[in-house]
Amino acid sequence: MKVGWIGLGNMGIPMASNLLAAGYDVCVWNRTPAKAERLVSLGAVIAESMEKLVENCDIIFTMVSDDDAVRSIYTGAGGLLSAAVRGKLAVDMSTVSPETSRFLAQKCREAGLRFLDAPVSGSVGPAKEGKLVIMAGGEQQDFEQAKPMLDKLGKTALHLGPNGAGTSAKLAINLLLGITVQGVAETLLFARGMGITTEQMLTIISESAVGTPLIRGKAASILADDYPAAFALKHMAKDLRLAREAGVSSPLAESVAASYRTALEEGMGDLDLMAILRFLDP
Ligand code: NA7
Repeated sequence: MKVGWIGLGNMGIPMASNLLAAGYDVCVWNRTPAKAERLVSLGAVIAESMEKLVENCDIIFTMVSDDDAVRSIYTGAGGLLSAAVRGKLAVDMSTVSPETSRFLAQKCREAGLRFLDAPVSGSVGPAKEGKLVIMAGGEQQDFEQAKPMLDKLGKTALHLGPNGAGTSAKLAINLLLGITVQGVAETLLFARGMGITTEQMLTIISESAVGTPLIRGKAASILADDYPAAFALKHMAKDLRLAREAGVSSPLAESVAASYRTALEEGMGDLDLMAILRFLDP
């Protein structure tokens, strides 16, 4: 199986690296070519265009920022669907709306390209360790074909139903992520107002039933008030917007969507989503 990889951002680089480490032949393309060069020392071949990448590969993974990016990768001028894709398989791992996944699946079907939506839960750390949770939508046999590679990228890969099922599940799990991170932020601020230090409260949370790897993993960043992006706040704001557009309407969903959107508007988009604590700090 020759693998193509499009999209070498924070997530794409470690994920493509894991396929190289597993021994796959990987051909890469990124809009900003300099990022692709980082993978050459690991054995990647850089494609000069998406068309060339498609020529060289049986399966093509895409991992880009959002709906506009993924639509332009597939359907834009010089994009995937203008190449000789018939009989190949595309796996989009970006977080986009279920509507976009279904739209792309239809466009791919018309061109003879099989398509899975397969977004991931987990940020840069799990991506590096190959411990993502992968949620896929599409045909069962296409999922089975991609599964050996998905198993190198994640600790769990689930086939959930037709196209759009993967991205629907992703929006659901990220709703819980957004609510949890804002819940931690509000808890720390409330405790601080009552005279309990952030360090004390983080210890209490970690030792209690609500302590999770997520919260323990953010502790150092919270204590240093330093938020390098493991999962950028702009992506959380996007996912909560997509959840609302997909019809999720609940008290907490409304509330957290508004917080992350306003934090994004105030210029915090490239920080980690835990920076919502700094945003909420009065
Ligand atoms: P990043 O680090 O913001 O990387 C985004 C990638 O998407 C990067 O390779 C970008 O290329 C690429 N991109 C963005 N817009 C376009 C367009 N219009 N055309 C082509 N390529 C584009 O995101 P992450 O890796 O953290 O996240 C990826 C997904 O996983 C996202 O959906 C998250 O919500 C979850 P560039 O290097 O800027 O040229």
